[in-house]
Amino acid sequence: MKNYADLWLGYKEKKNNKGSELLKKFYLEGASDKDEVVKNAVKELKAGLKAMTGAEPEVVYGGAAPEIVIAKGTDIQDKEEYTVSLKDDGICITGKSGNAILYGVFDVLRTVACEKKVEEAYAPAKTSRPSNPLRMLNHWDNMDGSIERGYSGNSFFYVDNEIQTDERITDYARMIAAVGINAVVINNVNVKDAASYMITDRYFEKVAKLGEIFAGYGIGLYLCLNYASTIELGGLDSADPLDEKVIAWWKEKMAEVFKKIPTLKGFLVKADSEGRPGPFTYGRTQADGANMLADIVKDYGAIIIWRCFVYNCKQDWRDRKTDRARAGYDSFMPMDGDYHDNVILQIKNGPMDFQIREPISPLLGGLKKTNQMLEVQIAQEYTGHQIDVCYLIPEFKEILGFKTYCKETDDTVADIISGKTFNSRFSGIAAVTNTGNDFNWTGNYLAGANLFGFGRLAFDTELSAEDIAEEFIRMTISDDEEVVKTILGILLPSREIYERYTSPLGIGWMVRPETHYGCSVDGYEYDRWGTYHRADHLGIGVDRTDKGTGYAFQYNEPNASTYNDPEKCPDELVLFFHHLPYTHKLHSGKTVIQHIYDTHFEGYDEAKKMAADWDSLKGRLDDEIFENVRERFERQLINAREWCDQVNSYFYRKSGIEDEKGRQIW
Ligand code: GCV
Repeated sequence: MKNYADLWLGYKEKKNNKGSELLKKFYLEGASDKDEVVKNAVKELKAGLKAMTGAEPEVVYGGAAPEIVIAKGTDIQDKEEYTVSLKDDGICITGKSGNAILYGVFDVLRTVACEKKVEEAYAPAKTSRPSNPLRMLNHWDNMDGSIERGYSGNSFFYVDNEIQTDERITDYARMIAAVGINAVVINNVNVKDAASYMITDRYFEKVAKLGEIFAGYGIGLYLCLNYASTIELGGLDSADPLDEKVIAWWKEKMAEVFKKIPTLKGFLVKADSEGRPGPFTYGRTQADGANMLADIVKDYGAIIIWRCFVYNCKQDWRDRKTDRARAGYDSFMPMDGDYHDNVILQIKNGPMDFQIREPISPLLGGLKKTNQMLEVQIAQEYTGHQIDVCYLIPEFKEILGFKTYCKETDDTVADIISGKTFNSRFSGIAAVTNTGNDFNWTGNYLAGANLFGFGRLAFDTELSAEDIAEEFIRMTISDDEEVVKTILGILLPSREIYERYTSPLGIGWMVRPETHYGCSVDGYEYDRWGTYHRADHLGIGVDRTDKGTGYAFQYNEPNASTYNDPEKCPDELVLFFHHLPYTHKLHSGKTVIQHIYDTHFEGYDEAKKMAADWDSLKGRLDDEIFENVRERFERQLINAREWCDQVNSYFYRKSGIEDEKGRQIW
């Protein structure tokens, strides 16, 4: 028996396609029965359909599938595109690779699991092409088994500095392949201690084994690198990317690494950030560091993904000129065009750090000659630690739909990261993942919707947040219409509800330092992290206009002018860009202070309503799932109440302005 939930692989008996003759025979065209990914796809197909319809299908193979070689972003999409169509006596899945067949199989399984009739789903034939070439999960797992910002137990990859290669890893690979993930980074971006030795004999064998497991499900393996390995492993006195000794060391090291881990596709690097080493130490640019490694791994068809999360984390809070929001753009834009073509810059969605509301990073749409990848976070570091329900797909839809105005057409974030805007060689989307060794993988069962949703959205950015949530509910919880409706009513508004009871109008933070859970309005106000709200008795917000830090002008027009003007700036971001009096009128017609009071009372009330709605489901779904979420709602309500009361009291005490509605403020 498994000690964890099957989530969307836990296929149960279904009604609507039972007895269907079409589901009894599958033609896999372009697939070879020798391909490991195809073999696994067939296993999934047979087991899944048997569980749902009672019948195991016959499988007929077509021509051989060409081998997948990651050479060009668009090649990945070509090879992963699949078509599902109906024949007189069965269903045909066509594709040019094992991955294509695997995704076609999971499409059929999803259709049946969601009780959609195959006759309707696949007539006319359905062709799906992944929106993004790379659809990646980033694990922040440490070798000692802890997970940085992990809220669902310990790592299932590492126990006491040993790598695990058990059945759970295979199930994880199956589960993420089922939603279209094709790349995974298995160690924390903060590479230190034992993790530095991932690229040594100490771990080669086990890493290679993990690589094989993932490759069986069409998932490329990536590792995070310690930029200073030349010093820490090699005994050199430098990590200067232009130093010949350093280059020679890496050449030898990479030859060894790719020989020992043949499935390895590349590396993710956090350099010059939050204490991690990097090229700045040697007076070199980020491009110098990234290109040096990229040139070496190129011989192995591999890539270097270089993070743009570079900022001064030792700022003086008195200093109003330094602006953390500016840092990514200031560090990376000047070298646009210099990054080699197997380098991808990985850019967090906002200029700060996964706050509940931030503007989009101006690097997205700023960079025009550089491969780009978007980084989001489904680990709920600042969005409730997988205690509070916060379905993030609506936020990701907003990010993807943002018009950057970098070109006249095809200028959204989705266009850029799909590779379309600049015909990029490599591109895609990564999420800092929310999984751990909890029995259900994600702590709060409903946080599973973010894992499922991220994969589905990364594969098809046109899907709606609602359709994705509905699939998740039907595949993992229940088909009962009332249950589906109630849970949709909880998930869909949950991000905005979380926003309402936490930090207002885009200002962010106000969280407890270190843990990042719970309210502490001044927690980061007099600290070194560049994370300030600047509230006094008259007003609140950070002036990032032409009169302030000038950050607004890192955007293309008309975004720059819109953000620069408090009359045009969208309400939800207005305090990110402007320092405003509490009496300033928003577009909504409310003053800033009244908005703060109203949203906090509303957010807390809405959280209570979500909890009550969940309670109404008792007895209508699996008891364990019910109890798992109920218990978290109990904690969410304590959290929401604290936020509501602390934020309202804080700003009432600062401003001395009464709530128009006379509600209780402390
Ligand atoms: C992995 C934030 C988090 C850190 C994280 C860092 C990053 O600062 O709090 O835990 O480190 O982002 O993204 O590198």
